Amino acid sequence: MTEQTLILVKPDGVERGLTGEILRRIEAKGYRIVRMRMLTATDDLLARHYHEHTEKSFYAGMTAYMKSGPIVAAVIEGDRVIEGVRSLSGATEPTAAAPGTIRGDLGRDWGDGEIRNLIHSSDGAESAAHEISVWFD
Ligand code: FUP
Repeated sequence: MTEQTLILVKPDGVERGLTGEILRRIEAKGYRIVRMRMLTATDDLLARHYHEHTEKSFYAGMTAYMKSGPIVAAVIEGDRVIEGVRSLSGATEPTAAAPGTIRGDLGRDWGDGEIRNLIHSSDGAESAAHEISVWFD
């Protein structure tokens, strides 16, 4: 079932020079990058992207991090790619994420309580369609 998912290389990934490594892992798995852009996130884009989280206690800190530098947004295509890129990404908290995953291999805690986990990837078909429209329309 060919489908599309949305990824964001977050500001820590771009800042640390890991954009290529993150995209390399996705391409090496066999998925294709079909659209890509670099930009700095705005409050409006983040509110639409993270609409499920706007009322959460971590929202202000998380969005400050997401606006702290440029990000790379990309649409990735492949069979069962939504599930596949989630698997490549790993668990939300990089310290706990399994080795072998992007977050597990490349991420860690930085002592300030803020989760900097390098990559966002859509968690389902509905969110993928919504998130692609946020970053690419
Ligand atoms: P994930 O699906 O793994 O990207 O994680 P979520 O959608 O649950 O959360 C989105 C982002 O919110 C995470 F990448 C990091 C941030 N977050 C926090 O900062 N604190 C939390 O307790 C949960 C999430």
